[in-house]
Amino acid sequence: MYDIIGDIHGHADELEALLSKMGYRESNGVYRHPERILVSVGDLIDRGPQQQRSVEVIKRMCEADSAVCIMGNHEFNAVAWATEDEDGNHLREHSDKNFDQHQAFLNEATQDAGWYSDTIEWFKTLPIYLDLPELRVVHACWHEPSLSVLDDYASDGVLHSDAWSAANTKGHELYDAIEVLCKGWEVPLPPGYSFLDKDKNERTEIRTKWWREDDRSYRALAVGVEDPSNLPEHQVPGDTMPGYDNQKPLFIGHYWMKGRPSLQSKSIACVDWSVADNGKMVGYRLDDAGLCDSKFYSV
Ligand SMILES: [Mn+2]
Repeated sequence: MYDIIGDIHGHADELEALLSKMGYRESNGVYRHPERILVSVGDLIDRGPQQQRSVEVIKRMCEADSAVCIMGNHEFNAVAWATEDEDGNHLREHSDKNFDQHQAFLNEATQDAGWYSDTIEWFKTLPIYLDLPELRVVHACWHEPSLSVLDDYASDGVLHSDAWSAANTKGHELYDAIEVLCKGWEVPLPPGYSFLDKDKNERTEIRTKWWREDDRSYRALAVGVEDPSNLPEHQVPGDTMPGYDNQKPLFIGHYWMKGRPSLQSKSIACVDWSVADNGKMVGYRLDDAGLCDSKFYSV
């Protein structure tokens, strides 16, 4: 059975402490559990102080079949940053804003060129989602129409090597699908509304708690807005939220949740509780019973 862990963002100390707490033991540089397989929801990199070690802990576990890892938006962006199209342009623009988001990783990676290129090649092998008999995993949003678009450009969730350019072309169906799956369901605010994100960038679209069905006001759906009381009280227009079919437990990361780890719905658990922002590194121990708040582990 599986343990699912949240975004790491370069916090290897907390990652290793969590693995120890959950009964994983290191030998020959690889953490293993006698009965369980670790699942990472991605976002191993950026922000924190131990980029290389965070990648290595998970990568070695994957190579030893003691873990599986999917792609977060930060691994996706790292590949696009490092990859050029036929015209020699980077798939992800080397702008100041994009550099700032990626700087902690680049600072370490560029000191070891061989490691950097190996790591980018490994990131390319990460699936964007998992649909296993016991559970589903995606970094940000499970959305069947986006998954079926992705499947035209991927095998077992792993993007084909010739699809990276399309995946980074605004307006392409694959770009839109990956935006939803890895970055979440975003909704534009009505004209005149905006907010500052945690990097103080002005945003006119909100990340949403796309799983919420009880209250579809901008205020209730917004994630990561410091003061949601500045957002409109009325409902987002149309019938556009993805919802979830509750067929299997679903695990996501991405949302920088605050407070005590808890379920998002009866069959959805977010395991990202803001380790990179004075929060917790979180894991969930899956068993055959239904999801339950008491099965989170955190350090
Ligand atoms: Mn993320």
